[in-house]
Amino acid sequence: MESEGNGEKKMSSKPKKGSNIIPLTGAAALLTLAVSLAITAINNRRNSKKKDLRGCNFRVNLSASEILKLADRIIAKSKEVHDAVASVPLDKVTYKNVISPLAELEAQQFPLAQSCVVPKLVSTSDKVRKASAEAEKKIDAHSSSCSKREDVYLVVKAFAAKGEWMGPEARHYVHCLIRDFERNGLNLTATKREEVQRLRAQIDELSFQYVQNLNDDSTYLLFRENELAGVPTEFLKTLEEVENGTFKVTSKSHHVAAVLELCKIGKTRRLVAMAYGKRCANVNLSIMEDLVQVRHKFARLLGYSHYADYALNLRMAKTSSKVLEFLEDLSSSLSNLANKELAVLKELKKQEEGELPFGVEDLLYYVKKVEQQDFDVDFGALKQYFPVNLVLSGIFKIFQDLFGLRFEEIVDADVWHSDVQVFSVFDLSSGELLGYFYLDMYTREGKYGQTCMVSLQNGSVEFSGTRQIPVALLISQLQKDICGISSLLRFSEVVSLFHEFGHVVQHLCNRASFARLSGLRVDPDFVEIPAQVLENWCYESFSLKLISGFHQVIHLDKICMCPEYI
Ligand SMILES: *[C@@H]1O[C@H](CO)[C@@H](O)[C@H](O)[C@H]1NC(C)=O
Ligand SMILES: *[C@@H]1O[C@H](CO)[C@@H](O)[C@H](O)[C@H]1NC(C)=O
Ligand SMILES: *[C@@H]1O[C@H](CO)[C@@H](O)[C@H](O)[C@H]1NC(C)=O
Ligand SMILES: *[C@@H]1O[C@H](CO)[C@@H](O)[C@H](O)[C@H]1NC(C)=O
Ligand SMILES: CC(=O)N[C@H]1CO[C@H](CO)[C@@H](O)[C@@H]1O
Ligand SMILES: [Zn+2]
Repeated sequence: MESEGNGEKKMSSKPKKGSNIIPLTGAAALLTLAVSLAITAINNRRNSKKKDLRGCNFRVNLSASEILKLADRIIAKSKEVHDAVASVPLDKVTYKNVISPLAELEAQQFPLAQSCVVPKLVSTSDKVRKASAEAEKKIDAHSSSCSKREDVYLVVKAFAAKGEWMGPEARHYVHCLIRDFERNGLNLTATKREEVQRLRAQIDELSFQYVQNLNDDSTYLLFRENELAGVPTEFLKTLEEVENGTFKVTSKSHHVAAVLELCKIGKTRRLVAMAYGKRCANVNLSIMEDLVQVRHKFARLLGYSHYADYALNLRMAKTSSKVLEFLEDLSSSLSNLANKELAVLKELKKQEEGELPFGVEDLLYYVKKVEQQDFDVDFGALKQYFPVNLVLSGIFKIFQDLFGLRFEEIVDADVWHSDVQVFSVFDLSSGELLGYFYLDMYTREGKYGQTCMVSLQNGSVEFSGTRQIPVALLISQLQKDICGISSLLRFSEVVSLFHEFGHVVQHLCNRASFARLSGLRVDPDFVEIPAQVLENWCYESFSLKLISGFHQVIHLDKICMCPEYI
């Protein structure tokens, strides 16, 4: 996920269906593999003081009061620079007094802002997470007010009109500055502009409500054990048992996905699929209707024929007609294949459940069935081959080889939790330091619940030629090793890790000169492409060999398999 607009998350991850990890049980010990990561550790123990990372302006592990103070400083500095730019007389505008102060401000302030905002996702302290959320609100409100500054807009526009020579990258940057102001209505008359900003606020509020409703949804269904036949015992154990033998299935995606993929009872799947589809329908239907109306008005005011064209203007596709054309084309090319595959699923359902209509509740279940039958895959057994350490070292090896990089762990760097690791990334041939990445891999209380990549600092080049290097953070939700046993990953988790690592490398190898155009800040319909292309390595035998290996667990004196799920 990578969201546009102000005040939204600065991160990217692939939306995933159920990603529940069932912990290993029993005191077992790793028998076969003692895998060490294929990375060198620079052990600089002589200097016991934690050292700062050279060229990284992200500040680690700030306290609650430091976060709030820093947020105020960021805002004050930003005001100062915007005021200075706004005060340039329209006939005296140059690249140096208008564009580069704005570009450098963004580049320098981003890692500081992330120092305030990221603790909300990863801090172990409740107090710090609260301060971080408060700081984020303040900073977002400030950026939103900057994006409405007519004085700055006029100066930038005057600069663009002057036609001073610029390279293509700088020209694109100026174009983006102006475009973003104009998407806020700054080139409209005062009354229309106010209307645009009023509608924008309404859109934000409605969208927030909609998401909030979904997050707060605590509806559930109750099933007896026999009604849940097919789901693994381990999964059943994680469900709350309400009354004698009835289990709570909530509308959280990992519950829903497990039932839809594995439950043999068609009626149960149907109830769950229906309840999931109807989540919050009583409240969010009217929100949705309002939102459609308000967005339409908003887009019309800004000169677009509808909201889709407004949204697409930032994307590679550019217009809704192009999108429709693309979808039609896909549909006509794939229909035959889809019908053929659907017929197979329907036939399977007929064999298993008799003559019943094939519904939305059947898709995941029978797709999984086909995979297991046709390819003879036992997803439970597969998991034995993906101990997390081995997967990680394999991923490191593949990415280093593929992109000519060298990763080195920095063991004495400052971090926010002892599980967090930091790595330097070097260009293999020149030895140049390209950037850093942090890995915060294991799930823990209070930590953000998705797997994603977050930018902590973006690559950029200042007017003076000084280069700022990119810094990335990968957050994931793996189960920590238990009693020294490397935890095992489902194959889908392996792919997801590979995918996020693709984002990390895309961020780090970027050579853009503007923080705003760097890393993952590409057109939103392109942002997932590099990581998705890289995912394909997970299906090649040579790379599979690097990221896998049999993992055997011994429990007392008999070999036991770890609990399996999906
Ligand atoms: C305002 O900017 C938008 C987007 O760049 C453009 O389509 C529109 O024609 C402009 N309107 C005016 C009044 O200049
Ligand atoms: C609850 O379960 C116990 C043990 O399985 C059984 O003896 C009892 O009759 C059950 N009670 C109800 C109300 O189902
Ligand atoms: C983070 O800072 C707190 C104090 O604010 C300190 O107690 C904690 O040890 C620090 N954590 C790490 C991992 O350095
Ligand atoms: C830096 O990159 C991130 C992720 O690619 C992006 O969300 C953010 O807006 C960029 N920062 C600036 C200052 O543009
Ligand atoms: C998740 C979601 O969007 N839930 C529902 C909101 O309301 C509409 C209209 O009833 C449903 O179609 C959605 O599924
Ligand atoms: Zn992604």
